[in-house]
Amino acid sequence: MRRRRRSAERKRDSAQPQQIDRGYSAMLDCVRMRQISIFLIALLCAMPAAAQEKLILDSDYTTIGDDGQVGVMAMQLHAEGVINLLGITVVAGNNWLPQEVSDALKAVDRMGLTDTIPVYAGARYPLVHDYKTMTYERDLYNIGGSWFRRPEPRDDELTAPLDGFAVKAKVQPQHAVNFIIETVKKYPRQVTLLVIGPVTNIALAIRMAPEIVPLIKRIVYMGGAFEVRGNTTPAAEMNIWYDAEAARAVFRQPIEQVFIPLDVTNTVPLNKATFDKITANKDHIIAKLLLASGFARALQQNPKATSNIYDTLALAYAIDASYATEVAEMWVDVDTNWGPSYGHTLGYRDAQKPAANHLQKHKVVLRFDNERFYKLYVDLLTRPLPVEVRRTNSR
Ligand SMILES: [Ca+2]
Repeated sequence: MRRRRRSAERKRDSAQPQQIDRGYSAMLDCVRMRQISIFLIALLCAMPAAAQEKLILDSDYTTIGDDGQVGVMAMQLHAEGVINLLGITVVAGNNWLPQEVSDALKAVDRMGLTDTIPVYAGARYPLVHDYKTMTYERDLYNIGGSWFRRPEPRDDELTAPLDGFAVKAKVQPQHAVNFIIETVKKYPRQVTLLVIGPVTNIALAIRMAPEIVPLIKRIVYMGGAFEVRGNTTPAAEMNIWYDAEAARAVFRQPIEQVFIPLDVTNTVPLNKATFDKITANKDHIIAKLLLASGFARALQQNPKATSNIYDTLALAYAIDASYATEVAEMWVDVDTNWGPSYGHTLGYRDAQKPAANHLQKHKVVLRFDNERFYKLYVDLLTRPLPVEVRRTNSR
């Protein structure tokens, strides 16, 4: 009995240091786990800020055309912390500049981001193309688009959207081109330029400050018609046709550039099913604006009608390149010879590359993940307004 008890005591005694070791090591494990957890949490908190895309939206702004829709979507993404929208720079294109600036100012007011998203007025006219030339082209070829439809009105002859002009937002005193130059220098190789209008502002920026060329992270455009017909002339897409010289000057720069041309936007139409989803909540101001649009009237006459939502694809690509399912690499140029092919985008595949290499190779998106894109599109256009800013964006 005594022997057994001693043996049991020995076992117990010999077990105690092991238990202490185990307890100590468990405690150490716990401390380590806690340290690792704190590190991981810190890392996770830091990651969205590091991955957050700094973006300037360069747009020929409209109330609720594709540019206006991009504005809504980009501001929602900013509020969510997915992107850091540094500013909206407006360029003439869809309309005369003062009207577009007025529409952009109203947009930031409507979104509840008056004090968060600055609006800058940019180029009032293209570099070379002008109203008289556009009118002449129309007479010669019965082609054209944008503001050539009517002569330039007085600056105070503006049209209000159905919810009225901006009350709080004011255009920034700095010119959009100077803002682009200053911002690219402030955040070298960090800023994506999302260019969804004519390329005039960007061309002026790199002409005024060529040192920004290597500092631009990348440019994502809605623009061009590479292997399909144009939408403004048989040869040209509107953004490029409007200011072909500006486009050529920028496309030839050694900057990472990605094109969302008509080749892909033609394959991602807005149809009635999707339109019904974005207008389902009749009290939502975006739905009200969309229901007052020309496309809503077209759908009433023909439920099979479709519309183009060109620029919205460029925003989707800018936040996640995997929305593109087919991308070609092309040496890109623009025809700037005045005539029926003015503004035609040329995309040379490797086998056709011109011998004199003054061009740059860029990405040209040809197909999209349509269903995934429509989900993003509907989600961002139907979120409540004014937006909730869920995280602070660093400036
Ligand atoms: Ca546009």
